[in-house]
Amino acid sequence: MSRNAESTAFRSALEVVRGVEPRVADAIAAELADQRESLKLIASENYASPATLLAMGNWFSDKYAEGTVGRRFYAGCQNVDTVEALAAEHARELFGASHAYVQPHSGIDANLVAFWAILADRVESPALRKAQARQVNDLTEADWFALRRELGNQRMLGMSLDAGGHLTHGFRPNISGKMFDQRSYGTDPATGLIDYDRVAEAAREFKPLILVAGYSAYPRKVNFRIMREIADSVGATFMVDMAHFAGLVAGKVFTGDFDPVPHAHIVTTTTHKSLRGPRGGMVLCGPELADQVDRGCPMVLGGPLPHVMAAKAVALAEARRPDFAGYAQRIVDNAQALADGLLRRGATLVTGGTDNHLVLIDVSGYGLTGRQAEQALLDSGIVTNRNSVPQDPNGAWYTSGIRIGTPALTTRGLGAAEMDATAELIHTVLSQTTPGTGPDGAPSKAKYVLDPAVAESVGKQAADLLTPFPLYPAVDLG
Ligand code: DSN
Repeated sequence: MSRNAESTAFRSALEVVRGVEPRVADAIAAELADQRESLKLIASENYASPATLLAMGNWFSDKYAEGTVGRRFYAGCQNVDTVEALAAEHARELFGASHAYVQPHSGIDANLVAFWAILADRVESPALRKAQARQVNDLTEADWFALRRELGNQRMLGMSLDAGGHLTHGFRPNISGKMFDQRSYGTDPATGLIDYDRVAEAAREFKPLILVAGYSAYPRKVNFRIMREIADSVGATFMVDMAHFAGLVAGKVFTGDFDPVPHAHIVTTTTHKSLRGPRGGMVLCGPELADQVDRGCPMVLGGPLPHVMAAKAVALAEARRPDFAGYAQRIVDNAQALADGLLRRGATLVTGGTDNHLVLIDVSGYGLTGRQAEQALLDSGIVTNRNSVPQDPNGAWYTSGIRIGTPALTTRGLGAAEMDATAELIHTVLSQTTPGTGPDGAPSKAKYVLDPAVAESVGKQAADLLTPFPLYPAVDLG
């Protein structure tokens, strides 16, 4: 697409929206302005291409398409079939998977589809088999009761939230922690790393139906070959949630033991993080689970979003281009440069560094909670998110960590020199912020004190850092 065409497309779209509800048009324009001006270090965010964004704003949004390609519950899905099949084909080719299901609306939805597929495939329940065979009218109330009891007593072993796992990997407050009898594995308190012997021990003791690997705040690679061996040793289904690092798998930075696709029975992901696509989810699996996965909608999900599947097809086509590998490698190089810059300035990092796209700063070293640090950084034009650290004394709300990631800034074109400058800005803010007190004078986990002049100066430097790397340079909204 020519630069002129991009600008015209976005301007025209806004003009049309403005004609109906100008406040929405203004908010859309303001969002672009804000994103252009802020140093975005949220590890799970990125900037999708104009082609990906534009593929979402169209008539596909109007179409219901429950079912799968060629087997729909609604008529007139021939064009939806085209984009869904294209997205699935690109996903299979990109990741070397035999089956791809591209309907999930998010990573959590993808995980729920995977859980359901595994339960439906693995749980030995005569009542479930009848239900699967569409003999639901033959089931008695006692059968239904037995079915619910059998499904509800299954076991999942996943990484704990404070060690970097995701909410859906069995965190008690999440539905996954309630629908499964769950246990979690953590990390070695001394190194912050996964201790595979401990995972194997936990699996031997607990005998889970599902072993989950993957993370949203673990700054290291995971050896999926070893995890599969552990799953096999106890007859568990091995599921990997690669939402955070799918771009690094697609870009062949994570290969061999670190590529989950050849090792896992089922892999879930989002499409909008390091993979740089539209917001959404996806499931990859082998032929054994494919039929169950394809029942995701309407079994688990509401109607698919054909406009987002169209955008997934575009983004996955982009990720298959040779230059995506360079992008993926630069994400990791930048994360390592950022980690090195922070370490040199005295920051404490969980695991002492990174070999993926994210860095987890333990801000207790600066005398702050994650919440205080997050807000002080935001005041200074640096967008991050607070996150638990292993064995976090401040819990999941206040936390003791700040998670930072490089996919978005790498998309803008920033490199090692800018990462070092970013480390300096982060260190300046954190070392000049002090904890505040509540109304009663007691120490507060939320309030903080930061000289506004420091915040302003850092904000200006952050903006200067971004100036040579304009976001969506071809888009001029006038
Ligand atoms: N919200 C995502 C993240 O930030 O990691 C995971 O669901």
